Amino acid sequence: MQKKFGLSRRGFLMSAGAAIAAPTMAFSGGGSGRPAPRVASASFNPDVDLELVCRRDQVPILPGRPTQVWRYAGNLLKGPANTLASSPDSYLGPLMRFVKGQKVRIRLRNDLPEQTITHWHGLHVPMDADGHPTAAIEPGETYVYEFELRNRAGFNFYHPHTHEATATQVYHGLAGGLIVEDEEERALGLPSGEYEIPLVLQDRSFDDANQLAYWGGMHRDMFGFYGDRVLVNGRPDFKLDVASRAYRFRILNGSNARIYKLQWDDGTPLTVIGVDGGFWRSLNGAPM
Ligand SMILES: [Cu+2]
Repeated sequence: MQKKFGLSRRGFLMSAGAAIAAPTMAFSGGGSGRPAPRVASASFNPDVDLELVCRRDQVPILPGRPTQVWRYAGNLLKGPANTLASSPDSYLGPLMRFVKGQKVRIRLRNDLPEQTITHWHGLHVPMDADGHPTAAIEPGETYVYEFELRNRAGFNFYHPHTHEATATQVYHGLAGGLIVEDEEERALGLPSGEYEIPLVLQDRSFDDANQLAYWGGMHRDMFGFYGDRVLVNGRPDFKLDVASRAYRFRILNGSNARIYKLQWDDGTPLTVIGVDGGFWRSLNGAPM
């Protein structure tokens, strides 16, 4: 895979520069003077300790040639066995499942050919665990995040937050879902196990060789990328055999720019029980 995916940095800078009067970015990231990547703290005693590797891979998505992707690969070092759930046939990162109050350590290793850093979208974490672009690490380096999970129950999104490369890195596969559970949620008795289905929605375009295409020029740079087909959980043909009963879908829009309006094709109503950040407040304590 080529190091760059066709994003014109010059083009992006020119368009960004038009909107930002003084683009004197402090996000140097590399070179001398850059702070060393954060390392594990001896005083932090994690309940969950895991390694998350960003690396190149190829996965079958369309019939024929596999697609070159960038992806997260997880490795649980300590903690409940259900903390990480990987889907071998999807480029998506492992589904992470945490419980409020857990102390979490994540060792992010960069096996990509360029800088990266990961952000836990929606999590309330200290500054040095937030994946700010200034914390980006070089190929071969590891950044250690340590935080206590203080969020309410909810479905969150982890993805790169690399200066000038967030969009391309997410587009080429670096993305995953992150579940937080808590007591309040448990008391609601919602469908769980095989009746709780994460659905990650992403739009993508492929070239004739089944490779991800990130085209669009100026329109893409100004308004974001719109793919010509929608993948669910990284699959172009996602299907689910279901029972006649209530299900809980955890829906994550992991697209670069596209907004979705979801409905059943026969008009059957959906009940929305939560949004970014967790449940509707009105659900608290209410029987479902
Ligand atoms: Cu985000």
